Amino acid sequence: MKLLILNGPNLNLLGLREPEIYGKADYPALCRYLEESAMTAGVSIHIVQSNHEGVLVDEIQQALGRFDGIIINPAAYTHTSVAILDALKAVSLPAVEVHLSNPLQREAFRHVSYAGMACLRSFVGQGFSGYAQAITYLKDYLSE
Ligand code: CA2
Repeated sequence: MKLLILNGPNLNLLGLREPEIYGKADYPALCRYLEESAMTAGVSIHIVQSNHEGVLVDEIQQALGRFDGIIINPAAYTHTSVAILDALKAVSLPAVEVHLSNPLQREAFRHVSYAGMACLRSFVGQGFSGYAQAITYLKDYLSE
């Protein structure tokens, strides 16, 4: 079972700013956490972080036939990108949305998630653990 994990803009800066919202751990620590979680779950993962909407759209399009499912934290593009929503709908791979914080408890402009409209479910406000839960959820979904 192969999962694509996509992380959107500025997540590469984790740990550098706003630790009260996103935690103190940095992006390499998140990647190590993802690899460990995937190994525990017995799935294979490929992680991509990009600050560019089009790169994320390209990755989603290219996932078809290469991956069984997608875990995505589109970061700020969550609240703006119809292109990412359309790409997720177009490939129709099972997808799960993850957010480190809970956008619904933040500013009103973070309350809409376009990508979430194409996802089976969302894990929010649980820090790194949300990604591990998404991996387990997708594994179970794909095993059914
Ligand atoms: O909670 C999340 O995971 C978010 O997707 C994070 C995005 C934010 O725009 C979403 O509303 C919720 C922001 C990611 C940027 O992360 C930073 C890391 C370090 C310093 C500043 C921002």
